[in-house]
Amino acid sequence: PRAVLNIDKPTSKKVGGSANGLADDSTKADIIKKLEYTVGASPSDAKAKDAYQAVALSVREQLLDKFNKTQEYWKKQDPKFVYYLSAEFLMGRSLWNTVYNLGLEGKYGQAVNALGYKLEELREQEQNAALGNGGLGRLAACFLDSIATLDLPGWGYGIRYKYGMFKQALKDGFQDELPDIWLTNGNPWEIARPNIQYRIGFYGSVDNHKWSPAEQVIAQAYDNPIPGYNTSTVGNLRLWEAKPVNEFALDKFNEGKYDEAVTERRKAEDISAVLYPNDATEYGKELRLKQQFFFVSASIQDVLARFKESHSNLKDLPSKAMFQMNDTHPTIAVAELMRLLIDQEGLGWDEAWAITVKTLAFTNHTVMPEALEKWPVKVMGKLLPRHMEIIDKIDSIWKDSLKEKVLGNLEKAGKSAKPAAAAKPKASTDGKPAKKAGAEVEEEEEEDPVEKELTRYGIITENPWEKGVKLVNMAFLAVVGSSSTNGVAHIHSEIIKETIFKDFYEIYPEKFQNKTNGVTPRRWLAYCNPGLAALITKALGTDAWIKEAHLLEGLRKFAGDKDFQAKWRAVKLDNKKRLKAVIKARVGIDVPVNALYDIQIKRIHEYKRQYLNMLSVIHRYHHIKSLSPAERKKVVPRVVVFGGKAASAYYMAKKIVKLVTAVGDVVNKDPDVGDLLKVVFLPDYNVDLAEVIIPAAELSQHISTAGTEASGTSNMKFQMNGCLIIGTMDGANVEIAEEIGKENMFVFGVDADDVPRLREERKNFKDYDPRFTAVLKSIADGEFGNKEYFADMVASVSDMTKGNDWFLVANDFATYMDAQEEVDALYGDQDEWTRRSILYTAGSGFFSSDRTIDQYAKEIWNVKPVAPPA
Ligand code: GL2
Repeated sequence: PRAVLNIDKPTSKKVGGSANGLADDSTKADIIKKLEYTVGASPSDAKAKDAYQAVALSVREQLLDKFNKTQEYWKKQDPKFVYYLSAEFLMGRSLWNTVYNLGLEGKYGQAVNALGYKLEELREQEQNAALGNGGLGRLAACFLDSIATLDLPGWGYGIRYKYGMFKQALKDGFQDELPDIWLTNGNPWEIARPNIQYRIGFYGSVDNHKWSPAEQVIAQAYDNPIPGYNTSTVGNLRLWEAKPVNEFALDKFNEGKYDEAVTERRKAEDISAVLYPNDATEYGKELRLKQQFFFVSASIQDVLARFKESHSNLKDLPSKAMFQMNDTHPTIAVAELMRLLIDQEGLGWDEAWAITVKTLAFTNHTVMPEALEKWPVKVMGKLLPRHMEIIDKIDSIWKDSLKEKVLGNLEKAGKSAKPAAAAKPKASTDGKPAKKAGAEVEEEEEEDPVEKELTRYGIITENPWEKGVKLVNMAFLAVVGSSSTNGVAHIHSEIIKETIFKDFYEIYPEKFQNKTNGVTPRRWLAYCNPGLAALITKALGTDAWIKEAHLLEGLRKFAGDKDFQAKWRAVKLDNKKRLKAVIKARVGIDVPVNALYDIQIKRIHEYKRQYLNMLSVIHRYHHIKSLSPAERKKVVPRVVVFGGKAASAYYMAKKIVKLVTAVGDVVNKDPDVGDLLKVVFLPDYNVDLAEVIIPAAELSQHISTAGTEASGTSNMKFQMNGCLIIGTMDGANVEIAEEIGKENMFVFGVDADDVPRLREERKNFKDYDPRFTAVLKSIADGEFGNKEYFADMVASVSDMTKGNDWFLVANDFATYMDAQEEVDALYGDQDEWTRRSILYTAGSGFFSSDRTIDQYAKEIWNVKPVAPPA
């Protein structure tokens, strides 16, 4: 272990260079002061962990200086703000990002060196802030970086979970889940705000529209300053922690009831205890709704409180505030803003509604039905009775407003619009008697056809699986209660208009928009891939691309330049060596560097089809074994890396993890294969592992069933780092293909439009590729052990009588294999491969989150940049 800090204590002279010629003595002195007086470590035996804390605390002061100036300036200028409401923010580590965004890398790099460390190694000491599941949460983090970088007045609002995303370990090749205890060493990047607290109520009763909650907790703020890149702006992420109103029941304690003495505290703390470890699956837990309401209510109360400090007319709220609801998780905001405006501020319903709709906007991130939250009316009514009442009223006003239209539609379609009891044959528009008017209708009893039609639009609907059980459809509430609904990639925004929101789109076409996702080029290129960043800057003659990513276009002219290609490859090789070392350290597998690094990292999901990838890996394995030693020399060696977490209750996803490790166990030690194929599952995939993996990748897999992946964002990160993509025409892959030329991507699989038909036809599917059959048989026969365990995975793609292959794994296998063959062939031509790699980076500017945020700001929020004076 590193023990001794290299401290020849600075002399009284603060500036002017230290004995070993390093520039900034005052920075070094400040770090030592933090070490001694805040961390409380003795410089002579400080550990790297202590040194990290000291450096972070020193950097924090620089950050807070700008943060305070920005926030003060914004308060004075009083511009319109955006508030990004999100249950997830997957921030990752902060030290490196903060130092670089603030331009302090020279100063701190040198000071840290002078203390006997490297910034890179101290960075490793930081805990990951993993307050998110996957793409959706990381998108929120990229957006905050861009909001600050573009000088937009804006804050994020979320929950300060005590335990973030679970840590994943492997136990005999199976996923094991451990709690993420990330706050043990404190968090130098946050500021506790014990003076900013709001009361949040739950349960209770409503009498004459007045809510008396039966329980209350306190939401306390923690601010996390967000530095913009190369600007004086430092934005904010305000996270809420739940606390009890009464910390401790001394009377209970004195009666010897020790548990009861802390019951209230424990119950309150549960609310902000854990991030739900699910991705696109809805658990239906009351606690989850509690969490959602908790952070939404605190955030809106906070915004209203600040607004009222300098404004007296709530009608002006929409010109000063915009809430962006990140998926359905914060959409209770519609009812909560209504409640606060009506019950607390005394506005009338119509006034409150006009303000609410103008102040809210909604992003949909998925069409997976299980992720579109629907809360049982019973649960909502019990936990939030006043909100339930408000939602009921919204629903009935909304449906009333549609009556005329629905009536007209029915008449146009020649259907009766009267309840059956009163139904008479009615002339339709073409003058013929309407169908089904007579006896048939009478049998159906009094169902009013208009009411029946209106159920399609219902915010409150009946559970199709459980008769009589009513649900609140949160996505519908959001569409009706906000001014804008957007999807996250072009294809996705089209799909939602044709499917889940079809009826709403017909009524409000102007509300629907697309905002294709983006990622920050700071974290995802400039900082995670310093070698490539330096090469790009040299070629372009400027580092302005870090903020103006469209300048990456300038790389196109180097794509065919042999000398540049060689340098480009050299950077990739360095990055591959870095990943090789991480693989060795984490899972003990030796992988070659002169092999194609083929990566699939993302949450484990059937729709993302890691399984399809594995089937092709098994085929590759069998193929290599079937070759003669001479023929094997021609095989392109591959290192196939998987990473990703399976939701704890997701049975099939857990099996996929085991399949990867089980195949790896066989392949990696097979002497016939040697270095020609390695299969690696890297456990605990998270932001900082991604920062090492992505720069090293040569091929990345984005192979979801078309129409299922709303956008994907890692595809953009890989593209930025010059990694070629094998993928389906799904999510943002479609737009990436447009930017770089479809011919430069390995595209396969059916189109989204064909998926519903193929799913219908799949029961009769017989057209198995013989390679598919052979691979499946090997799993079924137990070549990789765990025969029984894998049996239902095998059935899921092969037993069509059970109505399976929902994700079209069998269906897309053959074209996937063709695409894989193209990959191998092209890798043999390194010049062409590298040319394409450069074109990927050159075409990635569009996928900067700066572009996305600029569009949100102009087209949804109407928020304008306000940079504080430097
Ligand atoms: C997701 C989508 O699945 C993913 O395709 C998209 O890129 C992100 C960000 O828009 O949102 N939706 C979702 O519920 N999760 C996602 O990652 N968890």
